[in-house]
Amino acid sequence: MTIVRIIGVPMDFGANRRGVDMGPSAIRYAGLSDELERAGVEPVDAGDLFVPRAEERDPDASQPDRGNAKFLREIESVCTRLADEVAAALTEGAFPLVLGGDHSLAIGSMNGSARDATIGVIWFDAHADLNTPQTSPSGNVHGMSLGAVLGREGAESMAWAHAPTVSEESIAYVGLRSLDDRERELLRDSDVTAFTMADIDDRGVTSVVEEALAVATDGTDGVHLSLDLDWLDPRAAPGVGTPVRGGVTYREAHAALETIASRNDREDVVRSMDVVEVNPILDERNETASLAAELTASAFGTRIL
Ligand code: 6HN
Ligand code: MN
Ligand code: MN
Ligand code: MN
Repeated sequence: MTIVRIIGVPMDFGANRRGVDMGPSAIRYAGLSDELERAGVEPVDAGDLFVPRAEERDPDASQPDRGNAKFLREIESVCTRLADEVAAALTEGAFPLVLGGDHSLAIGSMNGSARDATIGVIWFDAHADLNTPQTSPSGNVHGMSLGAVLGREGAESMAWAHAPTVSEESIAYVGLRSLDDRERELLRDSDVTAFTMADIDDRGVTSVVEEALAVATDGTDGVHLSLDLDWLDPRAAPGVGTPVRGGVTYREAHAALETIASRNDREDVVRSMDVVEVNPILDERNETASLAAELTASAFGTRIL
């Protein structure tokens, strides 16, 4: 049976609002382990990574070429340790499941997953997270995860994040609907595949996810899934810091992750996953955290009958 190692990252250094640091507790409290067992995998909780308190840190600690990026040192420290944890889980034959926390942690999980393998990435998100410290309008590092991993121009102050084993051709966005102006240029100049909400409207979520899987598995050893809860419509997932109207519905989200599970049943392709941006302070009765737990289980398999 697949052992799923749960790694909590209670970090909100990269987010625009405080509160996503409570995401790992909220997702566990919503019944993640039971959901995973029902999906036929064995959850083993490794607890939380140590994350310093934001109140004790200076968001603007100086660093050359930092642009307006906030808490860069703290994020580097957390992501470097997370990469080691993810790589260790894989070496021991477990599946690393990272609970966030804000989306900047994906730098750590991708670097860990790519340490001994060439990986593809599927990014379920309203946003592209392709900014760099030089292009970001907000300075929030959760909007820069892929820009940093790809080592895009302007991300020199984040050289530690650049993982050469993730290439643009092996990355697919699913559900994109909110881009900053400079980010749109970065995306157009890249070889990343982007499936927007309009593609989901036209072709249906199942076939879009199948195409995303084709991109992320072509020439790679396995796929990292990154699930940002703001991918969903805010009516289904209200507990997020950067909601954008017009996202996928509850059913579409399940169908998407079940498509991943059924491909994975035939051929083991997914090697690691993160579930990020759940903000319990903004949530309604832990609804978004429950949805995060359910969708994660759906990625491993579901059985109605
Ligand atoms: N996320 N593009 C905006 C920014 O500030 O760079 C929003 C980023 C949202 C990031 O949701 O993970
Ligand atoms: Mn994101
Ligand atoms: Mn997002
Ligand atoms: Mn290229």
